[in-house]
Amino acid sequence: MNRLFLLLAIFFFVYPIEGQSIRKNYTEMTNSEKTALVNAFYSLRNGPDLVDDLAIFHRDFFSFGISPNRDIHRNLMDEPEHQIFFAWHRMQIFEMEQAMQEIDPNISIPYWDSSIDQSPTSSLWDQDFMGSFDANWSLGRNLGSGNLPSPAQVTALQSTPGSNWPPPTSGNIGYYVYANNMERGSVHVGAHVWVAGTMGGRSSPRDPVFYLHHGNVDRLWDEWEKAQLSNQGSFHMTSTTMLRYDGTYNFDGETLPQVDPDVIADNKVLGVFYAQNQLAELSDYTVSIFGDGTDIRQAFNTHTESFYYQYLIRVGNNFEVPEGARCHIESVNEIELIPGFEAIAGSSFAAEIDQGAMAPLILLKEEETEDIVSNRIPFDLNDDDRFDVNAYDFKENIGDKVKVTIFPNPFLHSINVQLDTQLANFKVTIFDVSGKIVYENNFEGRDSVRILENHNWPPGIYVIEVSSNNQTLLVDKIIKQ
Ligand SMILES: [Cu+2]
Repeated sequence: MNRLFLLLAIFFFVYPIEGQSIRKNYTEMTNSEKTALVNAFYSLRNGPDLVDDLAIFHRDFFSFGISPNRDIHRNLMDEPEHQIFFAWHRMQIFEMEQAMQEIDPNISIPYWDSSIDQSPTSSLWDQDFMGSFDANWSLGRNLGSGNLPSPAQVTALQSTPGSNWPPPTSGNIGYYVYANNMERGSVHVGAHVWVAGTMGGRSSPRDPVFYLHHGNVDRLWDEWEKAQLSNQGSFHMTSTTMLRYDGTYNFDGETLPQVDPDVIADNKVLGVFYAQNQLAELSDYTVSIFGDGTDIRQAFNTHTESFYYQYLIRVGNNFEVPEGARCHIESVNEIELIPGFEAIAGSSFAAEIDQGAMAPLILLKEEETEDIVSNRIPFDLNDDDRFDVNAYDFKENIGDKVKVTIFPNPFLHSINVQLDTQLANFKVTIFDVSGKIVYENNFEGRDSVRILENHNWPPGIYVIEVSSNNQTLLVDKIIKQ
């Protein structure tokens, strides 16, 4: 393969660069990149504390169930916010990343693939990376406290069909099932329970590894959309506004812009790309026009779009830099411009190979020795809910205590709920895809029940929830034939 090594500076210009982002697996980070990320987290706690602010918001609006109060988690379709889980956390990561890029434009928030990277002694937990925060911020981690997802569980989740397109007015059923299974299943909940401490409660964003975990959840959503919703037109999943990003929330003297969750269902609207295996492909993308504050990418900060990645960046296939746009692409070792790349006259574009890496085989950026500047600012534990076991209802994990089996599935006129132990009381609730409760009953001193549907449930997907003393034992999808 004949790759192009480029050192281009089409225009010389001086302006402040703030990043877009190419997000990568943290295992692809150099030591200096890790130090920059760790220092950014520490540094944000010294100023107006965005780490704490995002955690408190996440805690205070965690979940109110089906109520008029809007919340971030576990939304069924009849809640006004529908399934806001993915979109809200996407904005949360973006807001954090933007704040970090003001400190260092080359920072992007990496991801932790918890289905593969499962050792409590992996480099994720090194003292000069995520391990550094545990003692300094009193996070109370207890690595290994639950089960992380298996690759097979990820594959199964990602195979959820994005069916029924165009969606019914109540939303895209495939998306709803995918979002619900992601949020309540081990691919999302596993890391919260496994890390434990603050990460296992409503204030989980106080633990920086939250952002690496949710980066992975966001990456999977992005891949699912590409695989399951291709060519299915625009995307309608929620209301047109969401908490915190509704144009009224103020942080550090500035009102955050309003963001329509439907609009950011496409990650490129935020200028975010995910890289893996030392390759970042920038395609089907139009760089924002400099100074256009109505563009979400610039509404947080007026900036130049700058993409940085240590390894190969391939730019093309409808990647356009329009007139008035400013784009800067920087790799440590390799950039390929392929057909479909276009920088229109009147734009600024530069592709730059990091100095010190011109020899093609040098993959690592020269290490600038930089120390971690840590601060010891424990969070105020009075309002912490780290021991709130209900924050993440991990069905497999709680199932270790009470195993719930549902059969047959699909079902015709009746479905059985079988527990492996007799419980003093438990409750079975069944929702239709619009979130409406179609069945609800409490049982005492039983280990199995048979539920008869009364012949008026239309065939399709339902969600069954089995709980005891307000603790969820199982949430699962069932299909009525
Ligand atoms: Cu959350």
